[in-house]
Formats: sequence, structure tokens, C-alpha cells
Amino acid sequence: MYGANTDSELRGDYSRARSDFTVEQSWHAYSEADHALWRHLYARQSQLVPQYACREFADGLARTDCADAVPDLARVSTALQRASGWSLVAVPGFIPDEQFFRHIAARRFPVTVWLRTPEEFDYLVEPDIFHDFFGHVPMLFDRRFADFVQRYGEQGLKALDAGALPMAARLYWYTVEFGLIDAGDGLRAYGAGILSSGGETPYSVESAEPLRVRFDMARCMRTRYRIDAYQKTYFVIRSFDELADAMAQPLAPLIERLRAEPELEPDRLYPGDVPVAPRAARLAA
Ligand code: HBI
Ligand code: FE
Repeated sequence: MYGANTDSELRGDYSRARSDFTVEQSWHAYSEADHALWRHLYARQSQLVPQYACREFADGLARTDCADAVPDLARVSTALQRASGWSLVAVPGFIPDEQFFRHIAARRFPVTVWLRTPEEFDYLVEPDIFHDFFGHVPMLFDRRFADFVQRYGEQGLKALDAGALPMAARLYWYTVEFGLIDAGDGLRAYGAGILSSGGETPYSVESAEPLRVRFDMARCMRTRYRIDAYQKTYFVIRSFDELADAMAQPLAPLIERLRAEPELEPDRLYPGDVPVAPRAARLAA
């Protein structure tokens, strides 16, 4: 996975990027080996969906119709436009925060064009097209969630101006990337960082190791995170209305209040936390 503060060299080809950091996807340039790797990644992750992903993700994934080849972003963009008014734009990889927020505030989701190598099947630090597309695009078919992400983009731009990027980034991290939901049918994942990872999908829902607490906006915004290992704490919402409601208010007053408060560690419980139990793993035969 990746973070907001990568100063290491980025892997994509930025030489052809326009000023808004978009590029041509050049779909015909993917090799047969890329398509085969995509099918393999898709097969492994999609098999986890019925058991571990929330309903909105499962519905959205079906609508992407992308099991057989690296997806053509323009094709899926048309379907997504009709569903939620979002479109997809191709980018070389991680892009600057301001451009990222501008795209999502305008209902354009940036999708990285390159695909990982077979050696990176299980793990990579930067977002590739499998993470960006398989992880993020299904949820954007859900209008409520899509509205929340747009609103996050608008508020993120303001947070950036106010010098509060880390707080905004943590909110994104613990919801859009690593969020869990318990909507009454057991604990399930909706975060893209979870659902694009073969290991973290069952881990986030069933392992007794990490902490899980009820979502609280201020608690999320204060909690540091790791980009190179499974998360130590997951935040659990009860419905996507909870996210929409949290984003409906302006973030600025909350940011001002939180500035004076210390950051929280990713691996411990704090007063006021409401713990959530893992889902009982299916008993092995
Ligand atoms: N760029 N391609 C890409 N994907 C991201 O998720 C991303 C980014 N640039 C900045 C960024 N995320 C952060 O600002 C947010 O995670 C807060
Ligand atoms: Fe992501």
C-alpha cells in the first residue's frame, strides 16, 4: 500500500502526463501476460467477495464486468457515468495531493495505468491498476458512497490549504482504503486497500490480532497509520449514511480543534473507543 508522503521515486512514466497528471491509458499496449496476470488476480480476489465484501462492493464489481482482461477505462467510465455520475481518468501512478483532490472533487477517479509484475502478486507498496480499479471502482457505482468521496475531495482541498493534509489523509485511509462495515449481516469490508489484498481481506474481518473500533471521525483523523503492513486498527461503520453524515459538516472547525490534540498510535485502544469483535471464522473441517 501507499501513503500521502512518499518521497521515494515513483514508478510510473510521468513524462507524458498532462498538467492535471492524466495520461492516455493505451489499452492496446497491455501484453497477453498482463491480461493473464489480471485474470489471475481477479480470480483470487473475486472469490473472496461473497464472504468478505459488503453488498455494495459485490454489486459494483459485477457491473464493472472486468474478469477477463485488464479493463479498458473508457468503457467502464461510460457505465459508471450512468450509475453515479463519476468517470475514470488514467494516471501514471501516485499523483500530487492537490491534483488528486481536484479530480475526486470533480467526480473523476484517477486510475493508475501500470500493472504489477507476477513477483508482486501478493504485495506492492504503490497503487497499480489492480488496486485502483478492482479496489476502488466497484464502490463508486454506489451513489451514496460516490457522493461521500466527492465531498471528501472538496474538503481535502480545504484541509490542504489549511496545512492539515495528514488529518484528511488519515480519514481517507481508515475509510476509503481500510474501512469495515457491520450493516447487520456480519462484519464485511468496503475499503479498497483491504479488498485488493488476498491476505488482508480475511485478516481484517476474522483475525483476533488487530483492533476494531466503531468509526469516529475525530478518532480516525488523529490516528497514525502504517503503509507497509496489515493495519493495526480498523474502524467500523454501521451504514454508509454514517460516512455521508460525517462529511456533510465542514471539516475546518474539527481540524482546528484536533490540531491542539496529540496524534494517536495505530496499535492501541483509547478511552471512548467502542470495540467491535471479529467475525467468527468458519470452523475448519
Ligand atoms: N494519487 N494515484 C493516486 N492515488 C491516491 O490514492 C492518491 C494520490 N495522490 C494523493 C493521495 N492519494 C492522498 O492525497 C490521499 O490519499 C489523501
Ligand atoms: Fe487506493
